[in-house]
Amino acid sequence: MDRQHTHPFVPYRPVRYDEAEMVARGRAFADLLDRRRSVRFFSDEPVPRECVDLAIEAANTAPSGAHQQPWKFVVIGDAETKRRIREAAEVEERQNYEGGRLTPEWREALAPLETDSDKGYLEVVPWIVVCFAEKYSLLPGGERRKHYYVNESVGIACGMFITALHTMGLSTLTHTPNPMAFLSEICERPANERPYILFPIGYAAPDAEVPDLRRKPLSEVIVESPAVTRA
Ligand code: IYR
Repeated sequence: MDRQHTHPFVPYRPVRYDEAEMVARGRAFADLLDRRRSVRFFSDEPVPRECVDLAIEAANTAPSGAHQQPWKFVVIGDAETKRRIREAAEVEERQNYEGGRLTPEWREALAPLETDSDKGYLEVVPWIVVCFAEKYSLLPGGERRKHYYVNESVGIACGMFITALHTMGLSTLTHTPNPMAFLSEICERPANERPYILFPIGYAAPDAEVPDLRRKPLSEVIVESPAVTRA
Protein backbone atom coordinates (compact mmCIF):
# COMPACT_ATOMS: atom_id res chain seq x y z
CA MET A 1 0.00 0.00 0.00
CA ASP A 2 1.55 3.28 -1.06
CA ARG A 3 -1.04 5.83 0.06
CA GLN A 4 0.60 9.04 1.13
CA HIS A 5 -0.77 10.44 4.38
CA THR A 6 -0.23 13.83 5.98
CA HIS A 7 -1.39 12.45 9.36
CA PRO A 8 -0.82 9.09 11.08
CA PHE A 9 -2.94 6.18 9.82
CA VAL A 10 -2.99 2.62 11.16
CA PRO A 11 -4.37 -0.61 9.68
CA TYR A 12 -7.98 -1.49 10.48
CA ARG A 13 -9.21 -5.07 10.01
CA PRO A 14 -12.72 -5.42 11.46
CA VAL A 15 -13.85 -8.97 12.24
CA ARG A 16 -15.73 -10.70 9.44
CA TYR A 17 -18.31 -13.46 9.82
CA ASP A 18 -19.79 -15.86 7.32
CA GLU A 19 -23.22 -14.82 6.07
CA ALA A 20 -25.19 -17.13 8.35
CA GLU A 21 -23.30 -15.77 11.34
CA MET A 22 -23.90 -12.18 10.19
CA VAL A 23 -27.63 -12.78 10.07
CA ALA A 24 -27.65 -14.62 13.41
CA ARG A 25 -25.77 -11.79 15.10
CA GLY A 26 -27.95 -9.12 13.49
CA ARG A 27 -31.10 -10.99 14.59
CA ALA A 28 -29.87 -11.38 18.17
CA PHE A 29 -28.94 -7.69 18.39
CA ALA A 30 -32.22 -6.46 16.90
CA ASP A 31 -34.12 -8.77 19.31
CA LEU A 32 -32.11 -7.44 22.24
CA LEU A 33 -32.94 -3.84 21.30
CA ASP A 34 -36.58 -4.72 20.69
CA ARG A 35 -36.80 -5.64 24.38
CA ARG A 36 -35.76 -2.11 25.42
CA ARG A 37 -38.42 0.27 26.67
CA SER A 38 -38.26 3.76 28.15
CA VAL A 39 -39.00 3.44 31.85
CA ARG A 40 -40.68 5.87 34.27
CA PHE A 41 -41.00 3.52 37.25
CA PHE A 42 -37.64 2.76 38.82
CA SER A 43 -36.31 0.76 41.75
CA ASP A 44 -34.05 2.53 44.27
CA GLU A 45 -31.74 -0.52 44.28
CA PRO A 46 -28.10 0.56 43.96
CA VAL A 47 -26.36 0.14 40.60
CA PRO A 48 -22.56 -0.17 40.41
CA ARG A 49 -20.93 3.07 39.32
CA GLU A 50 -18.77 0.97 37.01
CA CYS A 51 -21.84 0.18 34.87
CA VAL A 52 -22.52 3.89 34.37
CA ASP A 53 -18.89 4.49 33.44
CA LEU A 54 -18.99 1.55 31.00
CA ALA A 55 -22.06 3.00 29.26
CA ILE A 56 -20.22 6.33 28.94
CA GLU A 57 -17.17 4.47 27.62
CA ALA A 58 -19.44 2.93 24.97
CA ALA A 59 -20.98 6.33 24.12
CA ASN A 60 -17.53 7.86 23.82
CA THR A 61 -16.81 5.50 20.89
CA ALA A 62 -19.49 7.21 18.77
CA PRO A 63 -18.48 8.74 15.46
CA SER A 64 -18.45 12.54 15.60
CA GLY A 65 -17.95 15.46 13.25
CA ALA A 66 -14.21 15.87 12.62
CA HIS A 67 -13.71 13.45 15.54
CA GLN A 68 -14.28 16.31 17.96
CA GLN A 69 -16.33 14.19 20.40
CA PRO A 70 -18.42 17.22 21.39
CA TRP A 71 -19.99 15.68 24.50
CA LYS A 72 -19.70 15.64 28.28
CA PHE A 73 -21.52 13.19 30.55
CA VAL A 74 -22.17 14.52 34.05
CA VAL A 75 -22.76 11.71 36.57
CA ILE A 76 -24.91 12.46 39.61
CA GLY A 77 -25.34 10.05 42.50
CA ASP A 78 -25.68 12.58 45.30
CA ALA A 79 -29.17 12.67 46.84
CA GLU A 80 -29.25 16.45 47.34
CA THR A 81 -28.30 17.13 43.70
CA LYS A 82 -30.93 14.66 42.49
CA ARG A 83 -33.48 16.47 44.66
CA ARG A 84 -32.52 19.84 43.18
CA ILE A 85 -32.81 18.46 39.65
CA ARG A 86 -36.24 16.99 40.40
CA GLU A 87 -37.46 20.26 41.88
CA ALA A 88 -36.21 22.37 38.98
CA ALA A 89 -37.52 19.90 36.37
CA GLU A 90 -40.95 19.89 38.01
CA VAL A 91 -41.08 23.70 38.05
CA GLU A 92 -40.67 23.64 34.27
CA GLU A 93 -42.98 20.68 33.74
CA ARG A 94 -45.76 22.24 35.83
CA GLN A 95 -45.70 25.15 33.39
CA ASN A 96 -45.89 22.65 30.54
CA TYR A 97 -48.71 20.50 31.89
CA GLU A 98 -50.65 22.77 34.24
CA GLY A 99 -49.61 26.19 32.90
CA GLY A 100 -50.67 25.49 29.34
CA ARG A 101 -47.22 25.66 27.78
CA LEU A 102 -47.82 22.39 25.91
CA THR A 103 -50.00 23.01 22.87
CA PRO A 104 -53.23 20.96 22.67
CA GLU A 105 -51.74 19.13 19.71
CA TRP A 106 -48.64 18.22 21.76
CA ARG A 107 -50.77 17.07 24.71
CA GLU A 108 -52.76 14.86 22.41
CA ALA A 109 -49.60 13.28 21.00
CA LEU A 110 -48.35 12.63 24.56
CA ALA A 111 -51.63 11.28 25.95
CA PRO A 112 -50.83 7.56 25.38
CA LEU A 113 -47.69 7.93 27.53
CA GLU A 114 -49.73 9.30 30.49
CA THR A 115 -46.85 11.58 31.48
CA ASP A 116 -47.40 14.41 33.91
CA SER A 117 -45.39 17.02 35.81
CA ASP A 118 -44.46 14.59 38.62
CA LYS A 119 -40.84 13.59 38.05
CA GLY A 120 -40.41 11.68 41.31
CA TYR A 121 -38.26 9.05 39.59
CA LEU A 122 -35.46 11.65 39.53
CA GLU A 123 -35.06 11.06 43.27
CA VAL A 124 -35.63 7.30 43.19
CA VAL A 125 -32.93 6.34 40.70
CA PRO A 126 -29.42 5.60 41.95
CA TRP A 127 -27.90 7.65 39.10
CA ILE A 128 -28.72 10.58 36.88
CA VAL A 129 -26.50 11.25 33.88
CA VAL A 130 -26.86 14.55 32.05
CA CYS A 131 -25.34 14.66 28.59
CA PHE A 132 -24.12 18.08 27.50
CA ALA A 133 -23.34 19.05 23.89
CA GLU A 134 -20.29 21.23 23.39
CA LYS A 135 -21.23 23.88 20.86
CA TYR A 136 -17.55 24.81 20.64
CA SER A 137 -14.46 24.18 22.73
CA LEU A 138 -12.02 26.65 24.17
CA LEU A 139 -8.38 26.45 23.15
CA PRO A 140 -5.74 27.08 25.82
CA GLY A 141 -5.35 30.67 24.56
CA GLY A 142 -9.08 31.25 25.03
CA GLU A 143 -10.06 31.20 21.32
CA ARG A 144 -13.12 29.19 20.33
CA ARG A 145 -12.70 26.05 18.26
CA LYS A 146 -15.82 25.50 16.18
CA HIS A 147 -17.47 22.07 16.40
CA TYR A 148 -19.18 20.41 13.46
CA TYR A 149 -22.38 18.32 13.39
CA VAL A 150 -22.79 18.65 17.14
CA ASN A 151 -26.42 17.50 17.26
CA GLU A 152 -25.84 14.50 15.05
CA SER A 153 -22.71 13.48 16.96
CA VAL A 154 -24.20 13.80 20.42
CA GLY A 155 -27.43 12.12 19.32
CA ILE A 156 -25.49 9.10 18.07
CA ALA A 157 -23.44 8.97 21.29
CA CYS A 158 -26.62 9.06 23.38
CA GLY A 159 -28.09 6.23 21.30
CA MET A 160 -25.05 4.13 22.02
CA PHE A 161 -25.27 5.07 25.71
CA ILE A 162 -28.88 3.89 25.89
CA THR A 163 -27.97 0.68 24.08
CA ALA A 164 -25.08 -0.01 26.46
CA LEU A 165 -27.32 0.49 29.52
CA HIS A 166 -29.90 -1.89 28.09
CA THR A 167 -27.21 -4.50 27.37
CA MET A 168 -26.36 -4.45 31.09
CA GLY A 169 -30.00 -4.89 32.11
CA LEU A 170 -30.38 -1.27 33.19
CA SER A 171 -33.23 1.04 32.32
CA THR A 172 -33.35 4.71 31.44
CA LEU A 173 -35.52 7.42 29.97
CA THR A 174 -34.55 10.15 27.52
CA HIS A 175 -35.86 13.03 29.59
CA THR A 176 -35.66 16.52 28.12
CA PRO A 177 -37.29 18.79 30.69
CA ASN A 178 -38.11 21.84 28.65
CA PRO A 179 -36.41 24.32 28.92
CA MET A 180 -33.44 22.66 30.60
CA ALA A 181 -31.05 25.54 31.15
CA PHE A 182 -31.32 24.86 34.93
CA LEU A 183 -29.12 21.80 34.37
CA SER A 184 -26.15 23.98 33.38
CA GLU A 185 -26.37 25.74 36.71
CA ILE A 186 -26.93 22.66 38.88
CA CYS A 187 -24.21 20.69 37.06
CA GLU A 188 -21.92 23.75 37.03
CA ARG A 189 -21.19 23.51 33.31
CA PRO A 190 -19.60 26.31 31.27
CA ALA A 191 -21.31 28.42 28.58
CA ASN A 192 -19.97 26.35 25.66
CA GLU A 193 -21.96 23.33 26.87
CA ARG A 194 -25.71 22.99 26.32
CA PRO A 195 -27.82 20.41 28.21
CA TYR A 196 -28.80 17.77 25.67
CA ILE A 197 -30.57 14.86 27.41
CA LEU A 198 -31.08 13.92 31.06
CA PHE A 199 -30.99 10.19 31.78
CA PRO A 200 -32.39 8.74 35.02
CA ILE A 201 -30.68 5.36 35.33
CA GLY A 202 -31.54 2.32 37.44
CA TYR A 203 -33.33 -0.99 37.46
CA ALA A 204 -36.94 -0.91 36.37
CA ALA A 205 -39.23 -1.20 39.42
CA PRO A 206 -40.49 -4.78 39.94
CA ASP A 207 -44.01 -3.51 39.21
CA ALA A 208 -43.02 -1.16 36.38
CA GLU A 209 -45.47 -0.73 33.53
CA VAL A 210 -44.96 0.82 30.12
CA PRO A 211 -47.51 1.98 27.56
CA ASP A 212 -48.55 -0.81 25.20
CA LEU A 213 -46.89 0.79 22.19
CA ARG A 214 -46.15 -0.99 18.93
CA ARG A 215 -43.18 -0.34 16.73
CA LYS A 216 -43.81 0.49 13.10
CA PRO A 217 -43.51 -2.57 10.86
CA LEU A 218 -40.44 -2.50 8.64
CA SER A 219 -42.75 -2.19 5.63
CA GLU A 220 -43.48 1.36 6.85
CA VAL A 221 -39.89 2.15 7.64
CA ILE A 222 -37.93 0.71 4.74
CA VAL A 223 -38.33 2.35 1.36
CA GLU A 224 -36.67 1.11 -1.81
CA SER A 225 -35.05 3.61 -4.09
CA PRO A 226 -35.65 3.64 -6.95
CA ALA A 227 -39.26 2.93 -5.90
CA VAL A 228 -40.51 -0.60 -6.49
CA THR A 229 -43.85 -0.64 -8.28
CA ARG A 230 -45.82 -3.79 -7.68
CA ALA A 231 -48.28 -5.03 -10.31
N1 IYR B 1 -40.85 17.07 28.76
C1 IYR B 1 -42.17 16.65 29.19
C2 IYR B 1 -43.09 16.34 28.06
C3 IYR B 1 -42.76 15.21 27.18
C4 IYR B 1 -42.53 15.44 25.84
C5 IYR B 1 -42.31 14.41 24.97
I1 IYR B 1 -42.09 14.81 22.99
C6 IYR B 1 -42.27 13.08 25.44
O1 IYR B 1 -42.05 12.03 24.55
C7 IYR B 1 -42.51 12.83 26.77
C8 IYR B 1 -42.75 13.90 27.64
C9 IYR B 1 -42.07 15.51 30.20
O2 IYR B 1 -40.97 15.02 30.44
O3 IYR B 1 -43.07 15.11 30.79
